[in-house]
Amino acid sequence: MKITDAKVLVASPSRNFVTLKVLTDAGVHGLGDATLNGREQAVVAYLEQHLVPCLIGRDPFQTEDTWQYFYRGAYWRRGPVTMAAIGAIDMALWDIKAKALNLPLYQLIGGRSRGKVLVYCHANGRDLEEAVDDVGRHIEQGYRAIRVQSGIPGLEAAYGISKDGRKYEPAAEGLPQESLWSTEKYLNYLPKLMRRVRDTYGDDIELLHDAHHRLTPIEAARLGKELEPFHLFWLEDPVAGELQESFRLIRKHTVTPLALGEVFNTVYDCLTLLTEQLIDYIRMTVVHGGGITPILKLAHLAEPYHVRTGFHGATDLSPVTLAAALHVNTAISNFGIQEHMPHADLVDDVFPHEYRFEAGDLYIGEQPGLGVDYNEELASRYPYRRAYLPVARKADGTMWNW
Ligand code: CS2
Ligand code: MG
Repeated sequence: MKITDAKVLVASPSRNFVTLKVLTDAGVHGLGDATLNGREQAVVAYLEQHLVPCLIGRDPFQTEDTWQYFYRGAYWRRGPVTMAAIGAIDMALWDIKAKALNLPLYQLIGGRSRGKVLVYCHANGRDLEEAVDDVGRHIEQGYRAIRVQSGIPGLEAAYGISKDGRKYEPAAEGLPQESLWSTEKYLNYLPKLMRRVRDTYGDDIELLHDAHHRLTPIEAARLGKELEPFHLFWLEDPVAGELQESFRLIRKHTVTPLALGEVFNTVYDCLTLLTEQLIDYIRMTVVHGGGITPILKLAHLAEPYHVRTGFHGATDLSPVTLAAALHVNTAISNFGIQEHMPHADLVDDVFPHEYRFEAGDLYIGEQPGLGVDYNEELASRYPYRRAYLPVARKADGTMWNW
């Protein structure tokens, strides 16, 4: 079998997505997600100008050699743009291989280790009352694990809060919106939020929270310690992960489980974190982590270090990534949990797929390949619109992590 063409499809059905469609001389096609929220066109150019010309004529079954060709063959390696482009190609080749063998992808990477995949959803509110109410709504929808985010008293905007009841979408058209951040207000408030959620809904529901890279290690240590009475499933992105060894300090002070890595793109971003057991869940997922090939290797590396997966699954990762992640989640032993932010109905129409939600779990189907497709005609009605993620500043104007 030979690759005959590869199309980079950009559309904005409710939000921007970049999808790679790889065609073969056997009439089988494969899909890959290449979406990088706020930097989509960089990945488009990297694919169209630099990778696709080298892809034509290759055997799609050679997933390992093709991955190595595009990773080692790029003198300038790593980074989210490079790895999202390679990730899209890798996903598409695995999709082709599984379709050609008439098997759902998970059968090629270990078979079923579980019948269903535990997921967590996002509950949020502009204030404590709204956030607590939203947790109740998600419990009624069947979720057993819930990420809780809330506005912070004294701050106009906070990460993760939906506007006027719509799905949370951080990217917006126009230049980056600036939001104000106060670590002090956040640290003084968060334990009160978690205390109220536990008092209202008891101990059985799994609670998660995303600090979104905004603390220093000692601040994260304080927060982790103060959240211990509420036994979170995880505290996510407490500190930006560039300095992996800074998590040694957090680990010394708290037993609150830690999750990190949605912005990582190669194993080198987390090698110390894994081998020193500085985190409990690794979040790097298929699209930004370079594809199924490296994510499988990452999960297998993490297993002896008691680190489990907790793949990123925000709405700015397409249903192609979610499907690929579900196949990996189904097959690996050290699965932890999968983030589930349901896409808008229009997105599901553009990306018809087999996976389905039921009572707090996602179920992958038996369709050959990834079990997701792409409606080019419908997608073409929604052209790309440049959108930026926000930036954050502290009260004195210091740029900070959004
Ligand atoms: C968040 C993401 O889902 C999460 O854990 O960190 O929503 C993140 O803000 C977006 O993916 C950024 O594009
Ligand atoms: Mg996050």
